[in-house]
Amino acid sequence: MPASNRPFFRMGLFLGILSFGLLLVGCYPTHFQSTFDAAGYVAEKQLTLFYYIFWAMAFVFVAFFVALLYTVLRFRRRQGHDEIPRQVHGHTPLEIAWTVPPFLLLAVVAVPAISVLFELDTPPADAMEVNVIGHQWWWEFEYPEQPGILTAIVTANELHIPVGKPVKFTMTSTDVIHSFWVPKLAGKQDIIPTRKIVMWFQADRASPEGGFYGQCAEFCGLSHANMRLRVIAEAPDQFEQWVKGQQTPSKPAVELAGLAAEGANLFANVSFEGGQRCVFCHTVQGQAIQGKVGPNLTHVGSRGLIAAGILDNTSEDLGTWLQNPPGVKPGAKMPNLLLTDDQIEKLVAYLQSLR
Ligand code: HEC
Ligand SMILES: [Cu+2]
Repeated sequence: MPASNRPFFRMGLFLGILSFGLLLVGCYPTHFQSTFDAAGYVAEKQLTLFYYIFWAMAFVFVAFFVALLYTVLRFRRRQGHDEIPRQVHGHTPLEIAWTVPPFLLLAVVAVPAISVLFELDTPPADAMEVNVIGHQWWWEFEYPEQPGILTAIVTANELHIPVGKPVKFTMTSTDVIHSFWVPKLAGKQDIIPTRKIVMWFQADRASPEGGFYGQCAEFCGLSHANMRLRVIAEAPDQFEQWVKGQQTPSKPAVELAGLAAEGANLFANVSFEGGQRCVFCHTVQGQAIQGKVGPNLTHVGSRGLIAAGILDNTSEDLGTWLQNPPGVKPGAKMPNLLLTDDQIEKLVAYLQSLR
């Protein structure tokens, strides 16, 4: 190497090692979205398979480089050796040597990979059903086996599941291709408009405070990175309690008083910018008009986060959201309705009554 290139080489080496190190930080098991901390059966199977393939390939890598290095050093051109090396074109034993072992290696990887693939393809018969509907840029979850007040329980972005029970997801999308991904529970699965795609997973331990983190893993437009979700895996009796809560109607609008009552009126009856009303896009059980464009807000007060995990469900954050949704979340399908501070205060009071 010419001496003048050396600083560049060193710089490159340094940057290479640095970025490799940074990449490895992503594997840290305690990270919220690390796949190296499997929290359930499906994720464990996939992780075991990953390690198996990883070590098989690590073996190939090392064996190959040792052989390569040996060959390069041992047979390098030496001074005075100018004759052309022996030619081995059409050497049958060599041809066999670089055909059969790779074939065997692929078989070694393929057999367990395909068997895990088939095993995980079919959800167990006793799985609980949840329908997942991807929207630009939020998640809708429906519980067809848990009747809600009128229909099934419907919620957004926060998926409650009981620990130790397999959950079967039947998934579709209303607009573009999304990908459902909760790294600690299972690999990614694309969800495609007009199709129903099935996957399942099971949480074998309760989720930490705030749930297992997930997010959309297929580029789906402007707020793709803001399309997050949480899986709250809880003990079966806690889950039942949550189900009961979702099945119990929130306080009907006529029983509300003060700010919340005024908020309920704004929500149902008042047209804002562009002639839009909240009820045109949102369902609240008991309201005469039940829009389906945005999340079901029947029990919005029981959620920890709003807007697919980018804001907390506090008075302050609700206010920030209502003030200018696309300002918080670029491209949000909820327009800026030019609400006044007074209207926002009332609407927040109403939304918080929906528990
Ligand atoms: C044109 C349809 C539309 C209208 C009108 C509309 N919204 Fe929304 N709203 C949405 C959509 C879509 C979302 C989901 C945005 C996201 O997370 O990307 C949403 C999200 C929300 C959320 C967060 C819910 C959650 O669980 O994440 C609240 C709260 C909300 N809207 C309240 C209101 C109120 C109050 C009004 C009336 C002032 C209103 N919306 C009017 C479409 C609408
Ligand atoms: Cu998406």
